[in-house]
Parts: sequence; C-alpha cells; structure tokens
Amino acid sequence: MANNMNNRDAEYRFYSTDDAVDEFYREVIEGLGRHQRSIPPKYFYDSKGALLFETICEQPEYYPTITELAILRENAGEIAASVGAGRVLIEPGCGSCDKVRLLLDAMQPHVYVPVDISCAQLQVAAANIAEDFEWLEVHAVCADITDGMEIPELNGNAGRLVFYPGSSIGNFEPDDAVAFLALLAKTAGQGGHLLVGIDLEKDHAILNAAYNDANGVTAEFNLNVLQRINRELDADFDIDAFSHRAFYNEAASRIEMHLVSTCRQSVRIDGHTFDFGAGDTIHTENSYKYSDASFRRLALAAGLEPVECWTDADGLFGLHLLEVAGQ
Ligand code: AVJ
Repeated sequence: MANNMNNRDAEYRFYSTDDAVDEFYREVIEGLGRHQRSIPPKYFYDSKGALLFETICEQPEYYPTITELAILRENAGEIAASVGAGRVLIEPGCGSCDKVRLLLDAMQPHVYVPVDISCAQLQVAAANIAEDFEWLEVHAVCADITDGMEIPELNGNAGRLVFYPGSSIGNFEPDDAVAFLALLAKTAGQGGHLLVGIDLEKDHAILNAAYNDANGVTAEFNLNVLQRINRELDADFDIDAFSHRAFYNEAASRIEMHLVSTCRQSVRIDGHTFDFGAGDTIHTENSYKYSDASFRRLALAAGLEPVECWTDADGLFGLHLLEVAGQ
C-alpha cells in the first residue's frame, strides 16, 4: 500500500494513505455545483466533528448507540461462539473504538485493524485499545473507507470478521450499500464474516427526535461541516445564515439532514461563487432505516448469507451476522 508506516508507538502500528485535502476540495466544489446541493457525510468527521459525534451518541434522544451497546453486551458470547477465536477483526469507520471493546474479550481475536478517515481520533483510540488489551496486536489504518480498503497483509490464514456497527451502512444509497457490503465481503474473504449494525424502521417521532436533539448537538455537528470548509478550503460561509434541518422521509425510509440558507446570499470558495436563495438547502446526509427483511435482501444481493440477527426488546436496532458465501 502506498503509505507511510511508522512505529509511532511500540504497542500498535499506524498506516496512512494521505491525499485527503484535494479530494475534499474536489467533492465540495462538485457537490455545491449540483442542482440539489450536497456535501458527502464523511466530511463531518474532522477532529471537531468526530468529537461532536461522540457527544451526539450521549444525547438521550440518540438511541442507536446505547441500544447497540446493550445488544453487544448481551450477545457477545454467542457472537464469539459463531465466529471463533484467533480471527483478524477489521473495523471500518471505527471512530472511538468503544463498541469493539465488548467483542474483544469475548472473541479473543489475534489482530484488531481499526480503520478511520479521522486520523487524529484514530491514533488516540488505537493507542488506548493497545494499552487496555495487551495480548492484542493492533494495526490502525487511516483511510477513507469509501475508496476501498487496503488492509495490510496480516496473519495470512486467520479468518476475518469485519465489524461495521452503528448503522453506518445507512449513509449509503441502497444500491451503493450493496456494493459496499460486497467490498466488505471481499475484505473478509471466503468463509469470513460481517457483523453489521442496522437502525430499524420505527415510529417517526422517535426517529425525528434522534436527529433533532434538544441540546442542539446534531445541529452543531451538521453546521460544523461549513466551518470545516471555511477552515480548510479558504471559504467564507456565514455560519449564522444557515440552519439545521433533519426529518424522516417516509417514502425513502431515510432521515435526511440539510443545511438551510436562511437568506439570499453568496458564498465564495477559493475563487468559486455559489449563490443561495432563502430556503435553498445543502443536503448533508441520508441515514437509511431498514427492516430485518429489507436488510437481508441487501446482504443476499451482496453475496452474503445471513447467519443470525440479534435485536433489543423494543426492536429499535438490529445486529446482523453474515457469512461470505462460497461460490
Ligand atoms: C454514523 C451515519 C450512523 O446516521 O445516525 C448521527 C450519523 N448523523 N446524527 C447516523 C449521524 C446525525 C450516524 N451514522
């Protein structure tokens, strides 16, 4: 892999594929030039955004995190028994690496490979895991997982488990989710497993509240992407002239997040000018919700066989174990 690998720390290895700034610039200019303006949600996660997301996970309205943690806590033994010990455990978009802690003790993998776009957060999280799980080999990879993952050659034959919790798969359009699951299946290899967290369809009031928390953290998270563009791309967004909007789009089974221009205004980004009318929006995120059946269809389309599915008593969230089908 084209990277700089450094042994920053004796306890874990760090790999980085570093061409992020150009891509950020290109995708922002392209997205804001569209009829429905948009910015890909992966750009939420600069270091401030990564912290804000951690705070979202602590808001009482944001049920996915605590619910999934409870499912993991309750079923770690069963998951470990299904997957087996001594595996290579890969976690794309690992964020703070908190959830995986519940799997590590039960599963006793040989190697843990956290992968994330937010390098600063990844270094801290990986170092903490290495410190707390001394028996575990940790190889952290800083990369944009939507570009495809280059996982270092590790422990050749050990079976792999790809852990993709949090309902991050919900950020993809359903067709793209199939393609991404197929990529994860390829990463896991034949006979390998995926453990995927899915936010389930439910009462709209619960969904709408989860993305409109009373403390305004989700609003701050959403607006931070404009601040990031100002900081990194020489832009002059007036943050006070945009507001947060999130709502459940029932026809599409998704939460949509937008930033709404509250007045007529122009924004300059490095020589490009973008004109906004009052009420124009920038679409910043989709978060698709599935049923067990609709997610299973995606998994099958990606060449994965459903092995087992765990959920909470209220049916808020699902955790699916899938196996990479043989040919
Ligand atoms: C990280 C994509 C799973 O969609 O719920 C949380 C991101 N955005 N609040 C989600 C998010 C606003 C989150 N995912």
